[in-house]
Amino acid sequence: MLRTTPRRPRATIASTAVLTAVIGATAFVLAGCGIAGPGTVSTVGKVAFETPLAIPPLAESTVDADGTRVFSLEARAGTTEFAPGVASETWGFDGSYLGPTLVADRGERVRVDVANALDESTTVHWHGMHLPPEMDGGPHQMVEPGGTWSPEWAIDQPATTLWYHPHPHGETESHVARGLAGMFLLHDEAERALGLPSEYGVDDLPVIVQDAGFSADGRKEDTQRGYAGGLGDELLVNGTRGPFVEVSDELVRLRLLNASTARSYAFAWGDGRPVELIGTDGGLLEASASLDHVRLSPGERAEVLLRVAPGERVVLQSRMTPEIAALDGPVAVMNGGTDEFDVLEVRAAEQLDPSPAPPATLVDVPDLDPSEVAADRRFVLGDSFEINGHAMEMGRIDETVTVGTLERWTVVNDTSLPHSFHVHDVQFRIASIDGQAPPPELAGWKDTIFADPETEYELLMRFEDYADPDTPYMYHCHLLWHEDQGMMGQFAVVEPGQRATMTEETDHDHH
Ligand SMILES: [Cu+2]
Repeated sequence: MLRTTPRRPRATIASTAVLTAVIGATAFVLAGCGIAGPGTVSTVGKVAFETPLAIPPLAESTVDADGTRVFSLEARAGTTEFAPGVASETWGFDGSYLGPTLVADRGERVRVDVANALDESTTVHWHGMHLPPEMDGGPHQMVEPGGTWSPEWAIDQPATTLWYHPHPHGETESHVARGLAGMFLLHDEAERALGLPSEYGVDDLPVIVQDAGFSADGRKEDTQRGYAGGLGDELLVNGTRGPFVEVSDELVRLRLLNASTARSYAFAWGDGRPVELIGTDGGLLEASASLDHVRLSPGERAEVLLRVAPGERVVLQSRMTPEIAALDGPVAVMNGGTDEFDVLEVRAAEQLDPSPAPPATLVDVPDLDPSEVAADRRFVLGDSFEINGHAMEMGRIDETVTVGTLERWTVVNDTSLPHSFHVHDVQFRIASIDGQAPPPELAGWKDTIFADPETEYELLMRFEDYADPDTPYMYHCHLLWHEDQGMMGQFAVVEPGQRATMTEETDHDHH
């Protein structure tokens, strides 16, 4: 934990006025929703790294007579001690905070028996998974208190790091912030052949990063709200404050997941060594990319390799800058754009097991052919939490897609502030960013992108396998407060010539 825990003062009327003046046209975003944090947060050099990193347990499973791998998850309320002896009220799956890690192989059929032991309705969405819309766990698959839900589907996508979290319309931010999230790892033969670090919790580490606010005595509390949503001034990794992890292999794989509700990170190593990126949201890259930092907005994942020397200690940091954050001046200062964090200390043992270097070429990531595009769609992210001029309505299908076709979705952030864009069901490829080819870290499979202000992204995606005119998938900003406010839309995937038949009225009362 922090050696010193300075409390951030409450934002003043003056700082709100500055922010309002600078944001100008989007100032109403803040109306009635509290105010932005007051200044730069830096925990660099102040984190003692005294607590062993918690590793979420692997979820147990059984295999049915028909070969289906069956997991169970129970969403429940509990208490968690983020500081010894100080209980915070939290939610978790099968525990009090976060949830177990599910693991499955490409080609397997899986079922998850989800039980809701909370006293309010929630959902469990399988973020990044290709699956039928009824199994997706979006806002149309609510699980009532005391209720159960048993989605099942076949795993058919490349090895990667996915995750699961609630998606109840209007309440996603609060359900995730209370602790409902976990990882879902997929493996396949192509990945196994590479000999990458793959011993879970040993040389293959889940790194679930969340920001949080704490009282002086260590009780988790609500965070202060910036334009993006609540920003905490400390970090948790797998629910651990001030974590260290001991490793005994030369090569370590970290699966970074930004499970924060609003904060983006610029992950980098404390000693300035490059970040070796091997995978993004939907799979491994063709070849590793050596980067100064890896930027992750909420919901995004990155797999990175770290080679350690005997006895060394390496600190994972997040060093955000206004340029990386795409925020300017006082708005950057008040919205996390200048914040720096010590995230996790990796401690190498004095004796390390040797690890071979991975091959230069990892996996085949075939291009999607733009000449096959069957439909072009345009999604303009606008002010007041709108996409294409309107807020999410549970009873309105915004787009109807024909199954089996390739589409090009042009996403335009038409605002002066960053947003993000996440599409359910598919992994997509970024064809261009303002007309330019994407950098290596954005050239692989993605399901969520940071959307820079005044920037246009062309995404190519193929909608395969699952047509259902009655149940839509979602696309939305993954800044969860924005999503809750309605920065989301719905698309149905149908057979050729079929029409979507959504009739459900909205039952969400926007606040
Ligand atoms: Cu947004």
